[in-house]
Amino acid sequence: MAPLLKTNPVRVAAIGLAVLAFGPSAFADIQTTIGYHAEGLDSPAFTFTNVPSPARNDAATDAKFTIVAGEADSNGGGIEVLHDGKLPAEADEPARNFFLAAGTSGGRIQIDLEHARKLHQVNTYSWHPNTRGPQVYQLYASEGTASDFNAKPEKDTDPLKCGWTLVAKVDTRPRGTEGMGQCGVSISDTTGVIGNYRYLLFDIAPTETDDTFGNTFYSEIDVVELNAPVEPALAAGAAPLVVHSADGYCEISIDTSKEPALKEWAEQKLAPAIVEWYPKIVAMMPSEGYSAPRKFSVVIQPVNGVAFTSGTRIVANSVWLGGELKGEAVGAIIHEVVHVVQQYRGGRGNGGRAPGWLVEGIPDYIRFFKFEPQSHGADNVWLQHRRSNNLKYDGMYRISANFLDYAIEHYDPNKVLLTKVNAACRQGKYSDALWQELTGKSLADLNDEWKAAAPKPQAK
Ligand SMILES: [Ca+2]
Ligand SMILES: [Ca+2]
Ligand SMILES: [Zn+2]
Repeated sequence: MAPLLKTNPVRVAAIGLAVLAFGPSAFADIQTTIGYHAEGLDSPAFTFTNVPSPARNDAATDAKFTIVAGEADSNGGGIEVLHDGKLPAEADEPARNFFLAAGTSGGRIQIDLEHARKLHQVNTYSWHPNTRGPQVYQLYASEGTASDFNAKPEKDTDPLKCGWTLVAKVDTRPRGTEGMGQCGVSISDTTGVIGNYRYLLFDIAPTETDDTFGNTFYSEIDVVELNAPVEPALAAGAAPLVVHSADGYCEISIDTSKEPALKEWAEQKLAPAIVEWYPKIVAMMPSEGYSAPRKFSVVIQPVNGVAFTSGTRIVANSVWLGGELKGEAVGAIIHEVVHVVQQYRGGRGNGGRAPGWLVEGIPDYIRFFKFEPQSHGADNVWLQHRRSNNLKYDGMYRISANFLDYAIEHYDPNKVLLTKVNAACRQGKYSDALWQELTGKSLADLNDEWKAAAPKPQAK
């Protein structure tokens, strides 16, 4: 470690000195930076550590794009998608990319910026899981004022002989056998300005000619002027679904941008359940001085486990949900919505933290006994099908939910127990003595009674 730390500053200083001695222009140099996400690590956000994300208000937005050689593939989105500020939502979305026709060997795209501009960056973006992911092109530029200037040089015309300057050669094809994926290329210059240009010409080559599918899926081309503010492009379909609870009190956003396959389910099944049940859950769990969140989000993406809630943000595992769309998916998220309403912050100064069996037992009670009793997910039907009946009130989740149901059905005629237990947990005032106060029985006695009354398992 130590030698590296010593040598690096020396090298940086040497470069700095050279630039000072000769002035920036002497060392002006085009830089081509490649950002890359292999399949599986790509996302609709097009974020790279070393290349800017696509923009929606760059100089290309209003520029004129023309195909001067080759032809567009009719399955693609056409040349306009190269500067519409929109991005594909998935790795293989023909309609949101421009690509040259299958089986053709490249082509040329000309961009006319209407007048010469100081260009800070030219950034190109592509996304495809296979050989249409990498980018292979040469970028030429011109002010367009030379007398021999040809604005539309066709396939066999050398741009260098008709008023164009070669700016960069780009080839992002990975070496070896690794997969393709999402690619961002940023062309810039050490001086900060590539040049003062009106026209750009992309001379595009296929990435391979082994089959007819070697033409890159280009998602966006950005032309960034010096000192121009840049607003990020939007991933298509990435805007979260925003709904309001049935009483209008709460705004809920549901984000499926990382798993577009669940968008329809989220709209048609999940959102209506949350819209209807959030106010009901809030009504079951009031406490003095407490207002339930007026805003929360559900993010659906690949993640470990089933789901978790942190403050007002629910993250649910799209992989697990995908296999449970007709099973537990909605109920599992209703459980998380109860966590959003709980907002137990731990007993600051005032008694103890809410015990874990109530933190998890209350959401499962509401889920299985109020939201979806027909699923028999925690009731005595469920108990009967368990292998063993070794019950204890703090057995967490469904077991604790079943215990809560027993206490409520037998000792809570006015149906205030859940509200009071929740309030004590939220206010940091919970203690086991609360059960004596609410039911006339100690927690230990309630536990024994519930156990004795529980149905014996029928499963072998
Ligand atoms: Ca753009
Ligand atoms: Ca686009
Ligand atoms: Zn939970």
